[in-house]
Amino acid sequence: NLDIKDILKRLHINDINEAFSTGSTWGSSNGAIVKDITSPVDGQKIAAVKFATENDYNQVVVQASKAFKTWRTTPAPKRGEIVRQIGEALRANKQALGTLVSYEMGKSLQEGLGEVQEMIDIADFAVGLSRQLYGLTMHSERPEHRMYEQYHPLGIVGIISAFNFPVAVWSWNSLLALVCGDVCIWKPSEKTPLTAIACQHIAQEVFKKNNIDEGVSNLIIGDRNIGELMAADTRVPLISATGSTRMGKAVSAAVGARLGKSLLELGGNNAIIITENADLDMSLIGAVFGAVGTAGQRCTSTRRLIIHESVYDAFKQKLVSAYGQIRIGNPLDENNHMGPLIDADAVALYLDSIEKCKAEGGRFVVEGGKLEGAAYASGCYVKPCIAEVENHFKIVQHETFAPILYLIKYNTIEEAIDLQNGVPQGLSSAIMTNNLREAEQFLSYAGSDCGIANVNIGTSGAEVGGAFGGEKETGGGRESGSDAWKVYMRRQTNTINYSKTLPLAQGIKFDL
Ligand code: UN1
Repeated sequence: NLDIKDILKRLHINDINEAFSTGSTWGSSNGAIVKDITSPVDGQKIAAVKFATENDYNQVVVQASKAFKTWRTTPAPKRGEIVRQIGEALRANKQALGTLVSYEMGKSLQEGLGEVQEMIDIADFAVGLSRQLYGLTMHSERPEHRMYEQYHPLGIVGIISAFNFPVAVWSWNSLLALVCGDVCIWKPSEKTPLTAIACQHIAQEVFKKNNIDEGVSNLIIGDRNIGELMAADTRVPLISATGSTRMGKAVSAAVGARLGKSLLELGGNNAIIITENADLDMSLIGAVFGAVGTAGQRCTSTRRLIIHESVYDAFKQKLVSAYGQIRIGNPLDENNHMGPLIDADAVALYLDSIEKCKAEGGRFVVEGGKLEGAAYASGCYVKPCIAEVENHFKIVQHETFAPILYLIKYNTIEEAIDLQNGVPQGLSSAIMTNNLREAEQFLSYAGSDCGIANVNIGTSGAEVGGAFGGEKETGGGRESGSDAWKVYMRRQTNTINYSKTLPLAQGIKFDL
């Protein structure tokens, strides 16, 4: 294990860090606000960052617009080669970056390393994609005509990411966008800017080595003002935003008002249906990892268990005893399963949700609460808890970004599916069963309404190869694998006439 001081040095994190970077150039306006970044792990200050001003933002956009003009002319496989090198650089820095993710954000070291692995995986995916980016060809209704479609780069992609996956979300967006010929401006969460600065340095070394222009991959540190500038900016054709539903609605409205494109990855309220035909040991691992992994701060975290009445009591017992085994503490210590929440505000929301749940009639079978004591001095550590509830409770309908797990009983599979779908969000869902009929019913048009539906796997931990995202209040966007790349490009339909006449489509006659 590396020492944090060594890691900061290795990842080029200064005591005070500049507000923006267009590549080799880092800068900030005079008198910029300086904000300390403290770790939820031990409450210690890690470093400070300056916040960008509107003027800083405009400088970045001007540089990015300029860089786009050259980057789009670089052949896609050559762009892929740059991304391949970024993947290699991430491999070389996996331990250091994964550790800093764990220290700045609070997720377990295993999960920090796993997050960097997702970046490496999407880099590999994007490299292959750089020789594909396929369009279709069609048969024209007119003789000696040819029709096809092609995908062109879009321009500047604005990436607004959240604290919970502080670096991977950038890579899913930017590494695809880069092979697509776009340039990127990344506004990381103001809670986790240091890991973003580290990524900017890692990528920048690759750009520099390859003499790539300034402005292809940009970073801007700031608060929601910067997000608002991006959302309203017609120079930024696509905004990809990850975060709360409230933030997503604001971004969507601003981008929609100018008819821009947005890719939204918002809240989830993910459930696992545990059927009478489930392997209960497997279900236990899926449920507990889903609920306490990343301290319940994944958008794919398991929030609800919908359990068949015949196995309800037995499974509840298993859960209660498993929760008794969970070790909470410093996430860099590999013996611990669960680290802290991101900050004091998150702890307050968690405590408030527990109160609201109790007020609505929720019965806690594993009690929650804030942890006190020397090991928890940052004030961000809480106990994962479990409550028996009704699906319609207001608090159950709401995504609380914390390790609170709700238990709901069901009788028929139809009822279970209705409960699973009976929330405003639609990100991830799962069924645990060895019964083919019930699994297929869950996956059918009459089944889960989520963007992700798994069988005998929990709700979190999706692989990068599939399209990632969800329906309803989750926002409808898809990023990462499959054909998610298409949102980063503009589609053009081309019809070419190689005959000596000009026949019109639909048989229209127009003789001069
Ligand atoms: C998120 O929580 O914002 O499926 C993303 C998962 C991870 C991604 C989570 N691959 O849990």
